[in-house]
Amino acid sequence: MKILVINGPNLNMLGIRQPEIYGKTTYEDLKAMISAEAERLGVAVDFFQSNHEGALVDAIQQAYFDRVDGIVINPGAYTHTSVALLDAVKAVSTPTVEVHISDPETREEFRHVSYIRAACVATVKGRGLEGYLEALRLLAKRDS
Ligand code: CA2
Repeated sequence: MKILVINGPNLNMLGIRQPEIYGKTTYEDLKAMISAEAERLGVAVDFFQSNHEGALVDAIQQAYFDRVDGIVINPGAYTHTSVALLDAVKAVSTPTVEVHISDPETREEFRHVSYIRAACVATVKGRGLEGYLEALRLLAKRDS
């Protein structure tokens, strides 16, 4: 089983800024944590991060052409704005889990809507970086 973990804008800043919201773990540490869990689950994992909406759409489409079995995505702020990401996930119909480190629904009103959610098989939010591992486990379980 192959899983692609996609992170959207500013998530490359993990551990560098705003530790009170997003924690002290860096993006590189996060990738290592996910890789360790993937190994434990016996799944192959790949990573993509971009600050650009179109590049995220391209990565979702590429996952389809690469026959990826599942996508874990934290679309960052594009969660609340992007019909293009929603359409991309719908188009590929690859099982996709939406992850948020914080719980956007307890934050500002503009974070309460998620466009991509409608195309996802599950949403994990407010669990910190552990949420990515949970999403990985959800996808691995669906495949077994
Ligand atoms: O809680 C989440 O994971 C979010 O998807 C994070 C987004 C935010 O726009 C969403 O509403 C909720 C922001 C990501 C910014 O990441 C940073 C990480 C470290 C330092 C600064 C920003």
